[in-house]
Amino acid sequence: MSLKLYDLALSDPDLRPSPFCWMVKFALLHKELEFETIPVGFADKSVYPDPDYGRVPVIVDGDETVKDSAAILAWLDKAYPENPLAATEGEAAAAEFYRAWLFASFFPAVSPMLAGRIHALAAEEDKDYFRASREERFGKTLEELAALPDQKKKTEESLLVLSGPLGRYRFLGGSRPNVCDYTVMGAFMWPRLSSAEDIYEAPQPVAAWMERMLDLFDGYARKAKRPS
Ligand SMILES: N[C@@H](CCC(=O)N[C@@H](CS)C(=O)NCC(=O)O)C(=O)O
Repeated sequence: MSLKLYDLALSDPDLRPSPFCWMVKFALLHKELEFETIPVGFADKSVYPDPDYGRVPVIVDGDETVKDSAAILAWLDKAYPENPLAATEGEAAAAEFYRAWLFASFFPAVSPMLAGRIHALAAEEDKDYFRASREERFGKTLEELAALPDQKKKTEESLLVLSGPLGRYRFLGGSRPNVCDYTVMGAFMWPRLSSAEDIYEAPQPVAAWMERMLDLFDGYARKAKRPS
């Protein structure tokens, strides 16, 4: 029986931009594990495997239910030790650094540009919930968020930190992708799949690494549907 991954979907069920779900999708592909994705919207928590938690990704593997992307990635290495995502404690620690960087730098820069776009793409029944929850979270209306100046520049500046490791190595994991690459590229799938056009320009060598990540696993991420 294949693993089930609960994944966030927009009004078009093939639009799946959730960054945390993408971290898990990359990890499952790396592990060469078969999985099926189960699309859920934002508002109706009754269809979530854990309605009180009310978030995705959640993995259901037989009797086991695992939630939260970081916990799922760590659990995958324990439950399926082949093809480790983090082969050493050092790699796991580096992934924690990259996750912290996403929250400190990348997400704050890019989120204001995405909230209105995702609202426009969300299913009708999700729009009120999405607007209310995001406006409460940010303390601004979606329109105020979209009008914030400099978010594109801030996003591009946030990426400069990756130029260090990616100037020396093909992947954040060195010669091969590891949990660090999947954590960061998972986050980068969010803007990619919330807009028909790229909303920022990644500096080199980050842009070239992104192309390599899109090519992995027979172009799985490159083939993911973008809005038209
Ligand atoms: N810490 C969690 C965060 C998960 C999360 O926030 N997921 C979003 C989708 S990207 C979600 O479930 N949103 C539902 C909602 O906003 O109600 C993780 O890393 O998995």
